[in-house]
Amino acid sequence: MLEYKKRLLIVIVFFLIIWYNIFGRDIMFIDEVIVELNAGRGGNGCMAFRREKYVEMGGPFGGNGGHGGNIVFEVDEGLNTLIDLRYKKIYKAKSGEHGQGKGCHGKNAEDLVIKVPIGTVITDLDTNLILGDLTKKGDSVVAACGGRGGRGNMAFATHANPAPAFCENGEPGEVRKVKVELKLLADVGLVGMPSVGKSTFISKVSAAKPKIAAYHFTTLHPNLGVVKTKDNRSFVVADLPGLIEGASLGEGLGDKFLKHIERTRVIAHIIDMSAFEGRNPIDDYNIINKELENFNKSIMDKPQIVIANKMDLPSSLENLEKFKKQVNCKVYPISAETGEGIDDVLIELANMLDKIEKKPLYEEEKFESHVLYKFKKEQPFHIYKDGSTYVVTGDEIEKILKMTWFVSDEAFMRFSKKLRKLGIDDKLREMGIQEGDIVRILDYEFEYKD
Ligand SMILES: Nc1nc2c(ncn2[C@@H]2O[C@H](COP(=O)(O)OP(=O)(O)OP(=O)(O)O)[C@@H](O)[C@H]2O)c(=O)[nH]1
Ligand SMILES: [Mg+2]
Repeated sequence: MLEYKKRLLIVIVFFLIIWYNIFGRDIMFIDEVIVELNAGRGGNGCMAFRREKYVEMGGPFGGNGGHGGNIVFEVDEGLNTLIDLRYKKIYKAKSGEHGQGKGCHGKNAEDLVIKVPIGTVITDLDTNLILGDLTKKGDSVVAACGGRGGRGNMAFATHANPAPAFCENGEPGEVRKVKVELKLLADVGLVGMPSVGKSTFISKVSAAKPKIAAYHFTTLHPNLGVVKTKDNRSFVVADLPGLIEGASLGEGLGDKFLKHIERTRVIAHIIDMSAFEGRNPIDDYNIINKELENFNKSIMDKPQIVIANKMDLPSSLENLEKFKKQVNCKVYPISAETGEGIDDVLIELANMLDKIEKKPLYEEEKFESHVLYKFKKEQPFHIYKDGSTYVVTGDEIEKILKMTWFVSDEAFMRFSKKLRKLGIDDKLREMGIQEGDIVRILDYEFEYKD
């Protein structure tokens, strides 16, 4: 009996694996996830004194804490979706080790590396600034920095204070909520209504083998194919799911895949010239262009090639003549089914690509490295009144508080000095604070003394 159940289980698992490989992968093309990053905290510094035989007044001997682990996004060429990030919403890097006596520094924590496919863009959701745009093999970006280790009392020794009896706690690691997006890196994006022959085209010109069928939305996620022209030039084509009227507002497969077009350098607009499904080719052409424009105006600045497909069908020739009269661009007639006219299209695409210089997708101002530092410095703290309590908030001051080792009076004095230096004292006085009033920073409450 047990044997029978075991066999049944094995058969079920076997079929599930086959099902996943045939259908599951198709459904699970993930190109956008939101994750929280908690970089590692720095290790605490150590407060210790040298106590050795024959060493008089050994002095401070507490080592520094180790650096907390960063969270790094790194390109893995073997990946083509963000599916691995789908089920884990919070990433935490390890903390640095604490410093120890005898001058031993704590070990730095290892970075937490998250592998992503080429074409991944990481954006901070608070500031809407880009942390990294990973476009080539070997690219990586530190998306959340680990905290630095707190200093041990050895590091604070000066001539004026040769035996400091305090140390520093480790700096908290950066915490961020980020959007991780995959924007395919193709040279040419195939766009058009459903069933116009986009997948048939890519299957003819490259080794890609997408599903082809006579019903709408056969393609559920983008497919990439590498094309080689007769004169040995090569480029990457993306077959995208079909678009319909209202796609930019979320109709059909909607705007979910339109973002992949933003990256492509040339747009190949495929039109079913046979009008077999009862639509007018010129309407198709206008609708798709309108949707592209509504999604992102700059898409229409990209060079576009118009491909009239299904020319092997009887009504196509007549429709093509009418169509050509209504548009003022060159139209390339082909049959993706028979292969007729395809070579000319590929040569034209390669020519167009040769003429366009490769530009980065985003302007430099959109990257965090350009603006964030300035932004932080402008507003180091904020004070408001909660009843009779003065509440001080701000990244800078909260970090200083977390790093203060309140066990020692010396450390407390150092903290007070920093409040003064940041201008918090002046601001509190300006707001009318009196001796004995309560000041709150995070969970800590202090009595104000002039
Ligand atoms: N006669 C003829 N049929 C074609 C041609 N190209 C594509 N087809 C047929 O049109 C149907 C749709 O083709 P697909 O390549 O799946 O179309 P698609 O644009 O990828 O469709 P979606 O993925 O649904 O957006 C299939 O039945 C193809 O065999 C062509 O040049 N001539
Ligand atoms: Mg398709």
